[in-house]
Amino acid sequence: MNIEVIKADITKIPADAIVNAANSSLLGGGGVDGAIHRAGGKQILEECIQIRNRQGKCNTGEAVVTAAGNLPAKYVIHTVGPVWNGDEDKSSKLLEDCYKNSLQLAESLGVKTIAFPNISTGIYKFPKELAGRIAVETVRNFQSDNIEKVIFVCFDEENEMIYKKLLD
Ligand code: AR6
Repeated sequence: MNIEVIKADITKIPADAIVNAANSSLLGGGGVDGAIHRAGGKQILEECIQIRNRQGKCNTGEAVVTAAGNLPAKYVIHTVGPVWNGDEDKSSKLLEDCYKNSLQLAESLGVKTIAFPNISTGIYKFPKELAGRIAVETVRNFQSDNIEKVIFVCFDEENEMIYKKLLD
């Protein structure tokens, strides 16, 4: 898999799948979640509501998929990152699950390119350097037949620098 890092707004990325840093309710929120729902339009929320009606909330570390509405992507994969509470082992495992489960879902959908935001590093306050190491390591360890490219979409300069260094 080819791994890239860019500084951009993920709602503008024409990947087969973009990943959303959602919350367990799947009903939207602030940060990248708010941006994706705003730019993607009501189809995304409608499908999230259908998922909730089927399976209830989305647990931390898990991932679900909807269409991408008005976005230049085919799918939005919604995953719920851990809220940082200082329990490094537990939070790290849950963040790893987010990347792994999103990749697995993408793989099952035949996705070739997938774009990730820096899950949990905003409102959920996960330390950025540790989150970056987990993200890069999990993607590098993932065995895939379909996925050709993974794009880490950073929104702030600090994350961009962290990822550039990690991928050097
Ligand atoms: N494109 C790419 N990255 C973005 C964008 C964007 N348009 N907007 C923000 N980011 P956050 P979390 C970056 O807070 O920490 C929501 O309310 C941001 O700079 O969006 O997982 C949900 O509903 C940061 O690096 O998500 C949850 O309640 C990264 O995306 C909660 O926030 C993640 O920041 C999830 O918190």
